[in-house]
Amino acid sequence: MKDKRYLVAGTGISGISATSLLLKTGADVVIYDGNEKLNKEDILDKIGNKEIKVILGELKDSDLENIDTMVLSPGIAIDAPFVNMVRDLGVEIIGEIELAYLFSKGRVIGITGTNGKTTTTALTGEIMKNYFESTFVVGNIGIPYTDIALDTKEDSVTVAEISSFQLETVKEFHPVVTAVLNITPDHLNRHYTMENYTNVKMDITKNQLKNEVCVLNYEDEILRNEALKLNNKVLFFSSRQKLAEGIYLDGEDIIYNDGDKETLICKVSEMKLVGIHNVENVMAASALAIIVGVPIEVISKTIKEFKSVEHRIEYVRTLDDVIYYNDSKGTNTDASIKAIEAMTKPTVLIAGGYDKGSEFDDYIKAFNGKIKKLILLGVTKEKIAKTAEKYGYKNYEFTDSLEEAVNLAKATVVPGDVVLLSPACASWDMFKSYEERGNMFKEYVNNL
Ligand code: UMA
Repeated sequence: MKDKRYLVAGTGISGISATSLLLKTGADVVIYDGNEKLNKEDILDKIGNKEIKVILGELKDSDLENIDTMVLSPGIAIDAPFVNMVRDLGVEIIGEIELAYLFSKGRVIGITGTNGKTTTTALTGEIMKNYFESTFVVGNIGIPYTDIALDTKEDSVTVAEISSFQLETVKEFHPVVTAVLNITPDHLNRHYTMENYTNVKMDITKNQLKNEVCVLNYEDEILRNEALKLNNKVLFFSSRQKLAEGIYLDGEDIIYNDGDKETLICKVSEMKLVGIHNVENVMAASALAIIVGVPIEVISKTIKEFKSVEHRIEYVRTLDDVIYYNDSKGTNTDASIKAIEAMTKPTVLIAGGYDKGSEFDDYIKAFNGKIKKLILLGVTKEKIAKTAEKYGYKNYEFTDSLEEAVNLAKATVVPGDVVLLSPACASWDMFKSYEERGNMFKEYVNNL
């Protein structure tokens, strides 16, 4: 690998981290970004090396002379025109996750799914930290895997949240245990069809050996079907029925049945996380932990202590008896539906954002008389309003900024209401990331 010459595409956190890893291994690297407005000095500062060649804007075939491998950041589509050109020139293309994996040691736990990935990854990581000496939590959760790959050891456990974008470019990546939490429409502007999207998600299992386990949600019809096609073992979890083997919810109790005997993991009332979707996340994390040999007591104790992750139905403040929640991580309709379902009081909902080609029918239907006002912003505002009209919901208003939306929400509420930011859309039309959107929301709310 040392003598290879790499081109790293993307100068976001994964591109910078991949470049740093390659430099540490003594490899020759060029870094590229399609955004010609970026500042080369800033990029070099982040890498901490001024000698690197930075290419911005259009990539030419002459830039690819002597390049053996291109390392793709997850945000770049595998059929972007420059990626097609690179492929046609015979250059090997791998993703940032694959690069990290090639340099890492120890066991990897891979978690994917449309929703719940981050909470499940964070909780699984906490459980591992409470049992194993050397644990890392990486991936789509916001810490590039390449950041820590060289620090891993034979006895390390790396818990990796892996998005569909990241799965498109893996080859050897081999998590010894995997989980696919659920599959509902998302990112269809990138993957085009549900079939492609499902196949990409299931690729997390593609290098698993026959006796290695994939944890799946029994209540997800797509996954129940995919289970039949897998060559490796499956362990199911279910929030609706008892399973002869697996993890399930029985009334208040989360139970593990090893096929022989039942063991109580914890009661729902003992969890700090709220909502049935979080019961499913807890079941998935427990399954993963049981499979890698963590004792049930350690799992139970961690679940009881674990609080929600930032930007996911995150409590911000109570003002004049109105609770404000930040669910900026609700970047697709399914995630936002879960947030709406978790609300128990009249709710002013702030929504809208980047257009991923989603449909909003199920989202509007989930309002169920609970949403007293819908405040819309971003590229999708008209599309959401049109869908709302279709179902007879007219109590919406357009705004031009998040700050305006927060002020309008404040002017609308009465004591006992809730304000929920759960956009059902990605943030990329107005913000750098959902984190930036959530942080700005919290700032505006705290300034009220
Ligand atoms: N770029 C190009 N050409 C393109 C597209 C992008 O050059 O065609 C450049 C942009 O100009 C920008 C850079 O690529 O400078 C951005 O790279 P990136 O989008 O891969 O972003 P990173 O900062 O590297 O963050 C990525 C993930 N982002 C995406 O998948 C969009 C982060 O997931 C992840 O935390 C991080 O790697 C570490 O692994 C975020 C996300 O939104 C949270 N994920 C999606 C989701 O959860 O729904 C999948």
